[in-house]
Amino acid sequence: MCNHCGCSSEKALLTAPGTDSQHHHLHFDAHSLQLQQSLLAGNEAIAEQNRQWLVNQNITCINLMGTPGAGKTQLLEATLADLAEGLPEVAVLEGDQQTLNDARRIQAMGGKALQINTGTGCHLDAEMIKAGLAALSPVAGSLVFIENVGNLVCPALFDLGEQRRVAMMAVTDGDDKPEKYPHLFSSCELVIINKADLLPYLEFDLTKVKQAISQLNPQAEIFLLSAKTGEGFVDWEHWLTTSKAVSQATASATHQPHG
Ligand SMILES: Nc1nc2c(ncn2[C@@H]2O[C@H](COP(=O)(O)OP(=O)(O)O)[C@@H](O)[C@H]2O)c(=O)[nH]1
Ligand SMILES: [Mg+2]
Repeated sequence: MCNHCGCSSEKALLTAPGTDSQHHHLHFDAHSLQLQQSLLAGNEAIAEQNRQWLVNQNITCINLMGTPGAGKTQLLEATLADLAEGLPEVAVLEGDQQTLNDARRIQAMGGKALQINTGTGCHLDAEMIKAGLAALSPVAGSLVFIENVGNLVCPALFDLGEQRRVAMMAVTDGDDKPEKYPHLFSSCELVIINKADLLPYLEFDLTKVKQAISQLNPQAEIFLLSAKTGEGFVDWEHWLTTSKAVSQATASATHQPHG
């Protein structure tokens, strides 16, 4: 069991492929299950506070999760460059175990950024985002990205209070990732497959990946793009604009005077 996030399943299944279904289940004791449940319940309560605060501020918050090296920061850099004139402000909460590298990259593009270092932790949680938002102080009406710690497992379990979830992988990650890590791909509204410019050099079955994602999550949109060349950015930026409009409409509906 992961000591930090309590993200283990109730039981683990060990299977040797090609053998006669020799399954071994590893059970965790009642104490670890209780810890896991109370940890997630505590997170949920703070996530709800974050969500309320974001709605009150008319801020659209997008949680970007994916593999390490998928190009999450590069996508944000390219987005900042493109959207600079179209939005009031873009701010980024950067999650990594160590270093200030990604926050510095965003700042170098003119974005407001705060780095959250999780030490040995493998994901961001709602408490970190609450503190991060207070320190970052994004302006009302802005767009806030959360770049989660590169990891296809634990981030999916933690509601941060965001309005939108994006799962990101690169073609260099291999075409079996949605099947292997279904929870993340099931929990998002959009899947980005990055590094389209490298497709000609790899064995990557795009049709298979799209089918696997659609099977897990029929509602999810899927964009193939390249954060390096800008291919596919029209769809991504349209999605961002639409997401912002949707969350603004939600915010103004919430603020409607009653009676
Ligand atoms: N060829 C190619 N390389 C990319 C693309 N996006 C990111 N990279 C490279 O992939 C590496 C990891 O990118 P980074 O943004 O740091 O990934 P992160 O860990 O997900 O934030 C860097 O060397 C980037 O230059 C892309 O669309 N095409
Ligand atoms: Mg990064």
